[in-house]
Amino acid sequence: MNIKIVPTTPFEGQRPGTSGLRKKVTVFEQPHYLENFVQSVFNSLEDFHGKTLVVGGDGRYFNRKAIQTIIKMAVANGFGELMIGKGGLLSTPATSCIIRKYQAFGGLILSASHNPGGPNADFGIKYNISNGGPAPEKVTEAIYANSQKIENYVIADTPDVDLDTIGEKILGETKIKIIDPVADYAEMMSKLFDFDLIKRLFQIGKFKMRYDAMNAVTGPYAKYILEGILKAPEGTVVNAVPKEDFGGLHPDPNLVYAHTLVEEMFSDNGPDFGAASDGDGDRNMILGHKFYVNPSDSLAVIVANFWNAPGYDRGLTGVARSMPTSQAVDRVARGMGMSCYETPTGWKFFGNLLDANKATICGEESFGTGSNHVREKDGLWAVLYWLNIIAATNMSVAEIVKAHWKKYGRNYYSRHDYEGVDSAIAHKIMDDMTARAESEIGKFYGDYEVETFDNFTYVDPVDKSVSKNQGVRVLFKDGSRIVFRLSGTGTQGATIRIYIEKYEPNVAKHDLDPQEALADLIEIAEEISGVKAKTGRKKPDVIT
Ligand code: VG1
Ligand code: CO
Repeated sequence: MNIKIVPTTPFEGQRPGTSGLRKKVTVFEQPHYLENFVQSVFNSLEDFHGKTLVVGGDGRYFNRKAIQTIIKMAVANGFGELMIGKGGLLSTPATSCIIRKYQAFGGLILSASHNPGGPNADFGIKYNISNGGPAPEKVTEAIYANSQKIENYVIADTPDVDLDTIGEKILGETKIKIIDPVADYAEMMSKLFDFDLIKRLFQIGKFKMRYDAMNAVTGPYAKYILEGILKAPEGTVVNAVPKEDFGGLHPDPNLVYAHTLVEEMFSDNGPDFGAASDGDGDRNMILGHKFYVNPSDSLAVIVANFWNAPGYDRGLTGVARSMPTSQAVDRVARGMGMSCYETPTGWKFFGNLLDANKATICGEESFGTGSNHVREKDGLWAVLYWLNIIAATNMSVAEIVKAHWKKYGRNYYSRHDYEGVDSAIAHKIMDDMTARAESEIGKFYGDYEVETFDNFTYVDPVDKSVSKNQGVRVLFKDGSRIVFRLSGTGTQGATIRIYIEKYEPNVAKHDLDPQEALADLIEIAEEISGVKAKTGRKKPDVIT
């Protein structure tokens, strides 16, 4: 086979963010752009000759084309085997599952997750290491460094591979395996949860569920598991066929973008349980009838109910949450006598804790929950966990959450996002707050006294690596918090995220709208940051 060595020059900005490299499709479509990045990934790895690489994506526009390029480059670079999801599809958690199960060297995930897809929308690529998780910062920094000095890449001169037929073929010295994207993942789920119990819930016939796959990758997984194995009635899963542009939807499972599901769940005859996931299947939104479960609460409920699920009923070693995620899960951990770790935003920071068995379950406020079964957050996993809890307790979603608040108190929580802000202004807002951090300590905002005001630095408890500049935290004496961060997943301008949290032990005050309960802190957040004043915005673009 003819291997071409193609001369190239570096592109600016090929630095992976919170979760891989995300750019507009038009950026990825430039000649050599994808190739440069893929070669920079391979150049950062050692001893992969003859080993296995898993490749798949969320099916968005450019997915198939990118996979063909990656196949030819992986062959030229000397991988021994490629495992590729049929149709080029693999959800992010399924990729993680397959890397681990088949002890692959690593994987490439093609996705921009919850960002829209299509010729004018977003694309992304992420490298996962042999534990199945996103490459840690030292690898992503090496990738970036390589991308800045790249001079050529290698690619096999061979026709495209048929991605739509399960089977094997040999290209040069590389075995190409097109695999069923769903089977291994489904088998794993059947071991973690009580499928017989959940099946009975659907058989009785009174329980109604709606799962919105948002025309993204979880469609085939949810159809197979929920309707196929668990016998939920046909039609339980909607928008189940992955589309290149997600049918024009913004595949981000939150109250704003999953509004069709939300409207149905809040209608008088709406289903008992509703869920949605994002483009690449690692996020989840959980809803009950006329009830929204905040992701931070979902994490706390999942941890508190570990004894309901067979995969977890022998106990958890510990839990971890990203720094901006509410402290609801901390209370559960304390109650159960477990450690609770606080990491920077992004799943890559959970990898070491999971590998070292310091944490069993992890979560983020951004609709992400998962466990040590894989090294990614896992949308469908969270949905099955909730189904298991509902089936085991015979309680509704609202009853489960309210009982949880009654026991642990309620952490009112909300996130306000200002999207597409001028990048210089956004950075200045963060820098200004960081610069005056020390002088803020002890200051009063209304009745709230500032206890800690800093820019979060994380020291990994396992490998002691240090990650700085992870967001401005304002911690008040009474346990309330405001956190400010800039998004690391956007492709246009900057997104400012403000996270607001307040603890309410009194059960008589648990039924407020979070925006109402947090109103004073929302004002204080503006007083501290001046986001509205400095960006000229009147209100956030997205509130979750
Ligand atoms: C966002 C979320 C973060 C999540 C990341 C990737 O990052 O806040 O919690 O891990 O997306 O999720 P940022 O930097 O934009 O705040 V996904 O579903 O894109 O892989
Ligand atoms: Co995602």
